[in-house]
Amino acid sequence: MSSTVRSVLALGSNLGASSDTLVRAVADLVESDHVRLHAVSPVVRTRPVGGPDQPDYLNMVIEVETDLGPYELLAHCQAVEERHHRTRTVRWGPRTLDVDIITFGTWVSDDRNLTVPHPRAATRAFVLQPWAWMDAGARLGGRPVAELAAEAEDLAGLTPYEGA
Ligand code: PH2
Ligand code: MG
Ligand code: MG
Repeated sequence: MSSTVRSVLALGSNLGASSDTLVRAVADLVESDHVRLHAVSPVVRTRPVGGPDQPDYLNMVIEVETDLGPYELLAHCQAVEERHHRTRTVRWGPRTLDVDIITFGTWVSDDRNLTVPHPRAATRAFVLQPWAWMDAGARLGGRPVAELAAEAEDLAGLTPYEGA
């Protein structure tokens, strides 16, 4: 890889064998010659935020290094979602796998197909807390991710996942 960027990706699952799905999705994401795994967070169990009544999620974040462009990385994430039978029916509804680009280097975009940094990441403990555990020095929008996590309303519904 020549010129590379660090990107934080958030993964979530609340349908099927979620723990296995997350492990396999991380492997699928970094199987590409264009994506290298840099760091992995712990897995957390979280109460669903928004959407219909649905099961708890398992969430985690990873940091990758990539020479893909942001839209190429988005297509790659969506291909991995599809490999895990992701369907898109209800907004914020239950899913086998969601992979969201949270940050892409210092790149900023308000394109409706790819808003980066992710528009809701700064208020969601299910992204912020695993991220802070993965990278204690991480910052988002100029603020420490650990501080944002401590303020997030959904923090109370988050517990470390110890396995099934
Ligand atoms: N994803 C959503 C909506 N709500 N809640 C939790 N706990 N975890 C998620 O990953 C999640 C959610 C939309 O992508
Ligand atoms: Mg999402
Ligand atoms: Mg998504």
